[in-house]
Amino acid sequence: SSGGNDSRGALVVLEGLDRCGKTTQSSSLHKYLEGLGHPAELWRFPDRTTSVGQMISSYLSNQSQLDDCTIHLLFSANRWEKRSLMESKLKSGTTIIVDRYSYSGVAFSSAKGLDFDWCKAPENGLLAPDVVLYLDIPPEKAAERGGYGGERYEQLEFQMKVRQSYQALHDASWKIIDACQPVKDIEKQLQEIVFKSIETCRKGKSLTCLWS
Ligand code: Z5A
Repeated sequence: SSGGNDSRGALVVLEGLDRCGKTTQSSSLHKYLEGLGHPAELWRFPDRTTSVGQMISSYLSNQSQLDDCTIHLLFSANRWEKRSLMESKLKSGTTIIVDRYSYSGVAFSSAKGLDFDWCKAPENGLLAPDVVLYLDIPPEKAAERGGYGGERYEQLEFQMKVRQSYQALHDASWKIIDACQPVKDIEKQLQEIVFKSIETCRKGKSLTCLWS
């Protein structure tokens, strides 16, 4: 090692129901870290820019049909195709903020009725987040935020099932945040949590894999 210059960045994941505020909060977090001069990137899954991502995008906008198992595996493949880049960025000291990750994969597919453990299996071996920020919102409140209904999955009853599936995924890396608070209040809480997480990684916390 060359004088502590080799500390890694943190893997920060935002999760939650549709309209919980992930996009708002992840871009605000990104700006906050840039303001601190900390190297950070903003990622999102599905990553619609790859060829797998384009298949997912066309499925989500109802332009193509795929059976539930196939789309599940495509969502997972879309994370696998970014895994090595993710690892090298983290190891070079960049913090990555990710809008949705494996938890969305499991929560949405198992809400459709697929077996929970079957849904988890293809995620096994992807990098484990240092912290998962779960923006918790009752589905009825999320629906009031507007812009609902365009894509597949944007229906109240389904979102209720997704919320239950998410509850079965909580582990020690999760922080549950009340997403009904004002945007600024949520921002402050997330900044504090992420700042601490970056410190822990800087001090040598090792990078692990799902589902550890
Ligand atoms: N999916 C899957 O099945 N399997 C997988 O592996 C993955 C995903 C990765 C597309 O995801 C779908 O893919 C998603 C899960 C599934 N389906 N659903 N549902 P996506 O990430 O592309 O799309 P999305 O989840 O629908 O994201 P979104 O619509 O962009 O929502 P958001 O990012 O959570 O919220 P937002 O855009 O920040 O905010 C929504 C609105 O609320 C907006 O008008 C804001 O101004 C407002 N807002 C935000 N915060 C607040 C607060 N605190 N108070 C009041 N209003 C607020």
